[in-house]
Amino acid sequence: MDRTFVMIKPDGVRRGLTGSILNRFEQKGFRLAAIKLMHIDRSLAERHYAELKEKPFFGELVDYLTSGEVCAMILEGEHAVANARSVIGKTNPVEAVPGTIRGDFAMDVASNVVHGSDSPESAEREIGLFFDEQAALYLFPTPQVAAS
Ligand code: RTP
Ligand code: MG
Repeated sequence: MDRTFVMIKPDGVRRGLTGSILNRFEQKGFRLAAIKLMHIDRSLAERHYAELKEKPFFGELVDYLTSGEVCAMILEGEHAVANARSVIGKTNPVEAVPGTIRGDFAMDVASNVVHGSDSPESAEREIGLFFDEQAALYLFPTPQVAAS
């Protein structure tokens, strides 16, 4: 089964949107495989967005991500990366259509409430960053249906 990494950013957690956002993914058909609330440090935020480090907004992005707790999760489902990106909507909430998370819950590109991996390779890299040696504590196995 495909999987992706999704993170509710600090403004999403602060505004009490965690349940509403998770609900969008569950309604879509994703299975929640792992979830944790955490406060990330600058080093983890910088590694997470390493490919953006030359961008003029990088410092602000790291300030924002470390400004409060985030909710990190692993979601499983068919075409997990692409389906999660479509539930999330365009990067800039001004362009994100209503019905997407950013279209419904965000106003500004600098605080767009949720992150989703952009490729299966990024998903595995990000899952490795956020769910490290303690992953077993957070990863819930798919329930096995007993044979009748
Ligand atoms: P994310 O990684 O957070 O899911 O967002 P994304 O793939 O849609 O967009 P990406 O290019 O990876 O950018 C990461 C985050 O950087 C902030 N950003 N600010 N000021 C700007 O022009 C600008 N452009 C991007 C956004 O918060 C974006 O989510
Ligand atoms: Mg991205």
